[in-house]
Amino acid sequence: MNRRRRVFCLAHRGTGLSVLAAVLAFAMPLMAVHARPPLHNFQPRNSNLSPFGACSRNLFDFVGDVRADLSVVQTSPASLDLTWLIDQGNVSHILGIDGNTLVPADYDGDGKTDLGVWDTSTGTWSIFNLVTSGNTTQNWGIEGDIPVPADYDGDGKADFAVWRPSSGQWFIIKSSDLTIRQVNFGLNGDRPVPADYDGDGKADIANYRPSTGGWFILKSSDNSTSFTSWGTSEDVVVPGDYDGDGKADIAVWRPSNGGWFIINSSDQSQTFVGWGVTGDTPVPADYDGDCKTDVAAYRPVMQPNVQSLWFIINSSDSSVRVEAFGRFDRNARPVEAAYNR
Ligand SMILES: [Ca+2]
Ligand SMILES: [Ca+2]
Ligand SMILES: [Ca+2]
Ligand SMILES: [Ca+2]
Repeated sequence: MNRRRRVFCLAHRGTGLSVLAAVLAFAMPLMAVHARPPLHNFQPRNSNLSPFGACSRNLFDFVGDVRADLSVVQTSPASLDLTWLIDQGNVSHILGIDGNTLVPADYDGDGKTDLGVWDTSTGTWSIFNLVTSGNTTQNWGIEGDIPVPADYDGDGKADFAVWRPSSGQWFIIKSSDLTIRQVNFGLNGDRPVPADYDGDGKADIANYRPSTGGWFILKSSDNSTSFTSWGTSEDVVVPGDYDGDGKADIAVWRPSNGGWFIINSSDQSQTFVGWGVTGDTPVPADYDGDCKTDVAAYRPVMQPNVQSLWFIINSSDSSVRVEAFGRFDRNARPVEAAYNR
């Protein structure tokens, strides 16, 4: 049964400074929605695929309907185990413990995102494939590293990879032949932002430097480095393919005013959208399955037994979708924020 609850919908311009939308989101009453009981016997919802067809790589699509799913990890009063909850298929699965870093990605190349955690003290990756119920573990990285899984070699499978801030080194296990690629790129204090910026089907090594707002991208297509100044030290980096041209767009979200600042890779035009308020977490993903990243904000609702709120602008028709999913009193974290390293 689909328990998603469409609460609110309105026509809305997705581009331009959407003050009206921001005000509406801010003024949205906090709505209590039934708690979701853990359910099992997950089945992919193949009968209801996206009308837009399959995107080349859709992050956070755990069930294979070609749309990003709402997903959170939560703890319980009795345990620090992480329970992964996914709205599509009512998935509930325990993987990892509180304090682990979330590393969801498609490690086996079946087109569906796998659950994944990285143990910050041991460097152990634990991956779970929902469809096959298969477990994979891999030791890669050491304490202090930042896990940066992505498909760097372009074989359709995410590669185990870490970035070491102290030395600026990237260590990647190429899934295609299991050889190791080591690259020096970035400085201590940078935030790794790997994504496919040049659109060749391979993730590019990239860093954001908060002190200067600089984006440094090592393009996989020709091994050249590009530099773009975009953002401030307070901003959250939210790269994604907002214009749907197959290339990741440089983008930041500003917590102080909820502003999204995007450079469209297709024509280098800039898009500004007001969406979200201070205290929200940006959760960009392609929720409507049109192969364009959707602007979205997650808002914790700090009340017991109440679900937190997701505010999504569907890129396909600029309508607004509001969902309630993830409990603050269970330390819910949106999995879609896993990019924010
Ligand atoms: Ca790969
Ligand atoms: Ca690339
Ligand atoms: Ca793009
Ligand atoms: Ca979309």
